[in-house]
Amino acid sequence: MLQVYFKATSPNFDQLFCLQEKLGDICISLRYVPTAGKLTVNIMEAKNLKKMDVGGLSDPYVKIVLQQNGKRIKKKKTTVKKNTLNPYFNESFSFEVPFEQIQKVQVVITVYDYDKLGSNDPIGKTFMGYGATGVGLRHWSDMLANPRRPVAQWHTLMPEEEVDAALKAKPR
Ligand SMILES: [Ca+2]
Repeated sequence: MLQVYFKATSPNFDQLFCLQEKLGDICISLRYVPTAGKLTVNIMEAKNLKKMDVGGLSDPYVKIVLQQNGKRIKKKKTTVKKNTLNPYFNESFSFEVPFEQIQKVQVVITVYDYDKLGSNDPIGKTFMGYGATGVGLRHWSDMLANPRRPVAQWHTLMPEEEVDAALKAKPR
């Protein structure tokens, strides 16, 4: 009843609805070896992804961007998993990040729906590292506190615009 009331009266209804929309969750493992300056990101699996295709499910793949000061340093991609909302990837990607840089970088994860025709649509996004809050901050801290050990964590996907805004915001 409350939502009906909102819909009828509030111009912000679309925004409210958007914030509540479930995009899915992704399980990521992070491992950092300080002596080697090696960061390994394992995209393990995702669940309850949003259905993007009319007459189908979604064809998810994951893009991993390592960035610093808003600049992309490296970009990697998983394979595409066809017609599923609960893809299993278990794909590992390594990045060279010297110890002096590890506190300054961000790992930005975007899940896309692959489409044979037209552009691939982002399903949702999340990031870890510099300027992150909540789970993104905690996961990064856990990784740094456990050098050489992989630390796995589930992340809730957020709308792309929201994550982009958080990436641009100046950290405290
Ligand atoms: Ca698709």
